[in-house]
Amino acid sequence: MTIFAKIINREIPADIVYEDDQCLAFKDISPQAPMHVLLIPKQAIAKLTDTNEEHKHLLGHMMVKAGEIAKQQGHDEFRVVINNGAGVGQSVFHLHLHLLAGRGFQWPPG
Ligand code: DGP
Repeated sequence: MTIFAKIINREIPADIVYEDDQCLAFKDISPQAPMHVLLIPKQAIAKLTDTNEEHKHLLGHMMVKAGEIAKQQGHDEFRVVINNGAGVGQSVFHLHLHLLAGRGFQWPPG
């Protein structure tokens, strides 16, 4: 079980900012920007590349909620990041969207 599954199950605490039947959003424990929220599916999916056509509705739902959550947190401009694989920085193997805002960001991301 990953740390995020434990957050879903309320086995460890988190600063939860949004929840519905499909997903959960909470503040990152190590924020990289003034807003740094993690949006995760409740379904245990390790990586984006573990998804398929069956997950289209869930993934679309999460993208819509990403925008709503960022706006609810006071940000019209924000960045969404998914790290897919340890080699690009994924450390928790439960799919998550990083929602980041409140400072300038470089492009391309380094
Ligand atoms: P990634 O490196 O893309 O797998 O991002 C994992 C993020 O999860 C990282 O930014 C730190 C965050 N994180 C790890 N453990 C915890 C935790 O127990 N609580 C919270 N709120 N965030 C965590």
